[in-house]
Amino acid sequence: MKRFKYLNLLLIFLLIVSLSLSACSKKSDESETPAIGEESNEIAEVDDEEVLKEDTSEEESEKKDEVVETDEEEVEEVEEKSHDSPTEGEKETKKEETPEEEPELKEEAEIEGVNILKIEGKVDNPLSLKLDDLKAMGDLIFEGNFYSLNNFGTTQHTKFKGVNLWGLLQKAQITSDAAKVRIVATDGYEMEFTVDEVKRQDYIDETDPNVKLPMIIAWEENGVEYDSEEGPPYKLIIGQKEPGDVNKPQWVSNIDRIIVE
Ligand SMILES: Nc1nc2c(c(=O)[nH]1)N[C@H]1C(S)=C(S)[C@@H](COP(=O)(O)O)O[C@H]1N2
Ligand SMILES: [Mo]
Repeated sequence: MKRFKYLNLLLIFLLIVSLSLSACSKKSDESETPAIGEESNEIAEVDDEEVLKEDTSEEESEKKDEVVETDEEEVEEVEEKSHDSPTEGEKETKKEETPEEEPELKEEAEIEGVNILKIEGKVDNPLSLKLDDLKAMGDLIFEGNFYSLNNFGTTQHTKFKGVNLWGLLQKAQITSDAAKVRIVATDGYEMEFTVDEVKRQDYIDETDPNVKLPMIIAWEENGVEYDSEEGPPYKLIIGQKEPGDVNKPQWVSNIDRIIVE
């Protein structure tokens, strides 16, 4: 009987142990499911770390490029090349960087390009001029106070500094059969003048009979230069042909090219 008792107790004990064990294993099953999530977090963290490592190593190599290449254009070339052929390890980090870096490079390239004033068409000496080239045209530089009238009747006096447009076209060796001059802006706005209109050096200010003005390409307005980052810093300014002439809409901001036809 005693043995039976012990056996029963043993059986009960074993039952309790096995029950509590199975309960435990169920719990650990449940807790394993989120563990998979944790594991994937770990993978993601590892990836981030790798990305960071690659980023810093890339920054370092870019810094090196900057140190070695003092010429900005050459630095850009090196950077572009590294974009064209990313190594296998770089490919994933590139995806993240692309939207941030590439537009920046593009903008820089565009700003470099648009700030060149082109003079083309019926000219024997087509010109591509930077702002500094215009500023160096000592004898063609003109500063004056221009009166403006716009379509709503608003009037104003504005000081401009720039180069004489007719002088500029002579530098470009405008041909003898040229008849028209188109001033074209980067936003598509354009004005067309006859060669005779561009030749005139006696545009008026209806409020001041002493004033005689040429057509000019200005880079400075009321003592302030145009911001080169907001477009080509060249603006066509013309006075009035006669009293009442609505001249302000004829002004062309952000000139891209001058086409002689
Ligand atoms: N590139 C460009 N130039 C432009 C225009 C334009 O839309 N684009 N508007 C014209 C008009 S309608 C006017 S009244 C004058 C305004 O000159 P402001 O910019 O000096 O005020 O710019 C002229 N030049
Ligand atoms: Mo206007």
